[in-house]
Order: sequence, then structure tokens, then C-alpha cells
Amino acid sequence: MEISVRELRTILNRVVSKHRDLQTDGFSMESCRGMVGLMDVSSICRLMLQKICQIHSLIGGIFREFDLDKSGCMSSYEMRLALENGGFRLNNKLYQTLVARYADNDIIDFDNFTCCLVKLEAMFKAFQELDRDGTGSVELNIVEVTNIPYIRSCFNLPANHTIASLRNVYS
Ligand SMILES: [Ca+2]
Ligand SMILES: [Ca+2]
Repeated sequence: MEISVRELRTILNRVVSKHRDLQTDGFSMESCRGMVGLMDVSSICRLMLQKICQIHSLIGGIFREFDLDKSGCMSSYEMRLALENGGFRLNNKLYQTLVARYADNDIIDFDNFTCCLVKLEAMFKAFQELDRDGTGSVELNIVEVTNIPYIRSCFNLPANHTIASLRNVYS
């Protein structure tokens, strides 16, 4: 049994509503769609739930640790510290892009932080798998690019879709 985007949203919002110290306006369908795309949706539902709970408590721990002023949300400075501590070494431009994408009124709330972290984690994992010799750079052709789960999920490409369907997205 697979977990649907709506079910994931219900579960996450239910879990997060029990943690009143974490500021959030709730997980949206769009952000949950992105996360389902990055997780192994072929897993049975129970395993998915365990995984979601593990990820949630892990991210909740990071969030609380780096919410230095205990405001219940992240400033761009706090988010940068949290990401650096998590091993995500990004340049200034990329940090600014992430803040612009995930901050509302200069703060990053818990659901936005979770989406950002899940996507970064998937992106780094995909890159590390491709960078087998550990040089920090990879060379890919377009077919290889579209086979990266992260890229597939960005375009909501189902498993059986091919390069041709990505071309349709662009055209
Ligand atoms: Ca939010
Ligand atoms: Ca804070």
C-alpha cells in the first residue's frame, strides 16, 4: 500500500500540531508532493510512517537546537548554522536562494525548513552517488540527469516516464 500526498500531509500536520514550540502554517499539498516524490513510495505504508516519524523527529531536533533565540522559527542566520552543521556546505549565493525560496517575512517556519532539508538531503545524496571518485564534480548527459530521483520529483515524473516526457515539460 502506498501513501498518498494527502495522507502524508494529514500525518505531518497532525504530528506537528502536537509540538506547539515549532512555528508552522502547516504542510501544503505542494510541499508534500515534493517529499513523496523523494521518498520510496513503493514501501509499504507502515514502513513509510516509521520513516516519516524518524525524519520528523530528526528534523525537529535540529530545528530546536539551532533555533537559538527559541522563537519557534529560523532566521536566515540560524538556518545557515543548522545546514552547515548538517554537512551542507553551500556558497553564499545558494544560501541566499534558499532563504528567498523558503522564508516568509524573513523567517523560516518548521514546515518550510523540513521541505528545504528533505530536498537538500536528496540532492546531496543523488550527487554523492554520481560522484563515485569523490572529486566534487560529475559529468552527465541528459538521460542521466533525468534519471536522478530528485530531478524526476521536481517534474513529478512517474517511474515509467522517459526523457521524451521531460522534453514535453520544457516545450
Ligand atoms: Ca510554512
Ligand atoms: Ca529563531
